[in-house]
Amino acid sequence: MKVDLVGGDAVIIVDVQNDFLPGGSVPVPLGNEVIPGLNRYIAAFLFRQLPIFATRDWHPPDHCSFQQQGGPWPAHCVAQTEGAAFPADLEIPCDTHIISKATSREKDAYSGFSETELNALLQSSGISRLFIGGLATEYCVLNTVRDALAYRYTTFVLRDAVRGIDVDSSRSALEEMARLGANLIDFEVLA
Ligand code: VGL
Ligand code: ZN
Repeated sequence: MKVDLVGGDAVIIVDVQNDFLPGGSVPVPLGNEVIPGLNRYIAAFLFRQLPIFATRDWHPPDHCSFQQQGGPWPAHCVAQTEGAAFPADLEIPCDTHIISKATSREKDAYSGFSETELNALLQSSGISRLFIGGLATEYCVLNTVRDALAYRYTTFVLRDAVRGIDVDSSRSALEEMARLGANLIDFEVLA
């Protein structure tokens, strides 16, 4: 199968932020391996003048998901900090649409669609197919893909540009995404 990129396609880069990379506070092992792969997808979309979206976890310092507040995670991706920033080697163009999520203290959100402007922006840009990669496979990628399918986007998961926190749960997450109707692709499939 070859996939031609056409008008109506968009790429969504999920939560590629310093705190989710090795050395960060919630590190995805080998998370840095997605960066060169994502840069290739970004270049392909840029070349065709197709839109690029990047979601980011953007928490207040006392977010409910943090262990200090009784949540499951070490503090991570606090808005405006270096941990929440995109890594310097991720080549996101300056007109990338940046979507901040889980911004209020009381609520966590794994999906980029959760209480954000993402769906409205995609709709107003006439997008019908989504190409989704990033971190972490079994959390924010999985939940973003589930919502994309629920909103009836034709959805491609960039299998060579996702990494998870746990190998087994990442494999199950990819299986679930495929079962729900997502197409798992590698860069070579792009025409
Ligand atoms: C994420 C854990 C906590 C993610 C966000 O982006 O996958 N994981 N917050
Ligand atoms: Zn988070």
